[in-house]
Amino acid sequence: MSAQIQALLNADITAELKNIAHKVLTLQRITQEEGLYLYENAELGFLGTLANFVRENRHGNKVFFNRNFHIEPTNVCIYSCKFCSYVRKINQPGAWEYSLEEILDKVKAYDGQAVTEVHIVGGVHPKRDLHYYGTMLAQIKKLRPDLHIKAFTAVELEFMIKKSKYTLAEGLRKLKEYGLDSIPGGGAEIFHPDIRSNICDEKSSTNMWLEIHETAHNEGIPSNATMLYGHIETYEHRIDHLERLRQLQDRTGGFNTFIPLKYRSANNTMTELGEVSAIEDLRNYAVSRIFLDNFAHLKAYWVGVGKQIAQLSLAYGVDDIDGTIDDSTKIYSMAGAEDTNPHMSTETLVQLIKQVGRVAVERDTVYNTVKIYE
Ligand code: V47
Ligand code: SF4
Repeated sequence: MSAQIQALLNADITAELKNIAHKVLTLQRITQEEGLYLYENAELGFLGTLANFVRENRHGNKVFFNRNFHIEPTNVCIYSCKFCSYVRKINQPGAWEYSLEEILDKVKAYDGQAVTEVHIVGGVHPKRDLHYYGTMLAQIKKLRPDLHIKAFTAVELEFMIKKSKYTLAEGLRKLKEYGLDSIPGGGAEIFHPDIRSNICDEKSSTNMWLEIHETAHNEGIPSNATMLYGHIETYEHRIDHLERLRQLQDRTGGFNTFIPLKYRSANNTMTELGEVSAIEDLRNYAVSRIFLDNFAHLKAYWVGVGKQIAQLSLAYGVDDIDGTIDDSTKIYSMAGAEDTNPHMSTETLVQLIKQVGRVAVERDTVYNTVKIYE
């Protein structure tokens, strides 16, 4: 047992915290009540020690990243989520709609470069259906058969599948045939109806989000999960969210990674809420790591949270910091994130990981090792 864990068990803490620590250290699942107790009562140091135990038990000293870029085909969206700084209506100033040709040019710009993943998400465009997006995927695959395509939030998927009059299973199967390899975690926000109905009432329901991911897993399409935290939700709502994900993961095992997304407050209709502290970010990573015992990976999306918090998070349960990005996403810069042109070279990512004494591992999207940087 490490000195840190010994100190934790000897510390002057409540019987409840001692009991939770014992469970986590003996690899037992904690309950929702215990998760809530951690959020409400545990100090950062306590949470970090336990979360770090869980992550080192799974991954030792490794920190994963990948070489990726994003394509955001459009920011035109039929919905108006209150937290979204990026959405525009057709022809509104600041709206963009890339043509298929422009999208393919973005892929061609990586000719000869060792990127392994393209992440495609955008607004829910009223005129674009499954075949439009399927053709896009097929043409990208033709250009770069080696590139993993992680595309479309459940919210985009629901709309395009229904517009093309397929069942969810048929639509997902069709998209897989076109070239879809996996699904990103967006659109989850907060599942609890009290919060969802307030911040994003119009878009895919909680049950629809979960059903799309479950159907995808059953069709052999892995996915990620997210939680948008730090706005009007309470700790109860966060635990409810994590519990729904844990239950689905128990059924399918199809989630690769969980990504807490910090609410960024610039240029949207909830600006007055401001943002939670870095300490809260780290506490949230740690509770997520401890609670989601059936998720292999916990990711800090450095574009959303900033490079320094992403680096710190590596001591609070996080084992993955996403990828190089190459200045290809606008969702967070428009919402006030530090990096207005988010890009990290592989060297910078590796250095960021090595600075905290960890081993950088370049991975592909489904966590096969591409290269270890000793
Ligand atoms: O669903 C929108 C979030 C998500 C804001 O799967 C905001 O690997 C904070 O899901 N402040 C899309 N967040 C991004 C996403 C994602 C990102 C990186 C990796 C992966 C993955 C998925 O962005 C949306 C929403 O939750 N978002 N506005 C905002 N103001
Ligand atoms: Fe549309 Fe997504 Fe923005 Fe909501 S978060 S308004 S669904 S682009």
